Amino acid sequence: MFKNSMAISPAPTSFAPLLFAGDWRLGLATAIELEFDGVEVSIRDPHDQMVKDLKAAIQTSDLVVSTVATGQSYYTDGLSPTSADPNIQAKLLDRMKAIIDFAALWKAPVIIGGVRGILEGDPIEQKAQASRVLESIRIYSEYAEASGVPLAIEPINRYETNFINTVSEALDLIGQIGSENLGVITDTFHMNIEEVSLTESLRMAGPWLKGVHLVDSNRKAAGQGHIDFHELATVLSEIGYQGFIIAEILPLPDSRTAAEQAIAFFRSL
Ligand code: LER
Ligand code: MN
Repeated sequence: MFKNSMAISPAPTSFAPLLFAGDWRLGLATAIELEFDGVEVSIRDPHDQMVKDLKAAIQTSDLVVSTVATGQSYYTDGLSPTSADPNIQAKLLDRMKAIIDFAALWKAPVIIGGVRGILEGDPIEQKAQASRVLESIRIYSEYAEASGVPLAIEPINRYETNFINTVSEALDLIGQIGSENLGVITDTFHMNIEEVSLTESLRMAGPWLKGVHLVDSNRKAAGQGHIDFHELATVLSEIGYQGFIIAEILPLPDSRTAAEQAIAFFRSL
């Protein structure tokens, strides 16, 4: 049995696979009622009062923070480490530091996923953007290391980004940066589109695996599509995975039902 978690967001968001987005009180109350072990918190601006209120509420509950997601800074505010604009880099660095501080209490992995953005322009420009992302991740990871927080690179499917679609590409990036606290978080929805074999990619991630978004092929709760999660669970056990399985799923047919479906399926693994 793996530790389980569901992904919520204090801020309303256009990023779709989150439960109770904009209503963290109901999200947290539901996670407690359904006896999840943790919540993944998707944070837009860590300086918002609601993020501080949410942190205080989690601390007084039995839940832990499994993981912290950062993509909203790009999706909502267009902040990405690809940028050549020092103001954007500084604003994002300030947010990333405060997000790492939020995660530090639980030593929860901070996800570098959607925030990477998209590489644009000709190959020379794209190369410069990719090096800026590498350099930024190096800076974030040095800051995170001081408080024992891991950073987890999330491969994302080609329809959302052209920069790191597979586990192998994430591991290559980690090798180039070389920080000890860097790892990978996989998302079975993206893996189902990009990987040759989900099981082999999980094995490849092996000791670098810091988290798993356990999502079905249609981005609904595990069990609502056609991914074989039982074989994935076997592999996770075989590689000695100790982290969380996380329901980062569409709120379909509604947040409550999706959360119930996810926890019931997680318990069947
Ligand atoms: C985030 O966890 C994710 O899965 C992406 O689709 C967007 O950041
Ligand atoms: Mn994900």
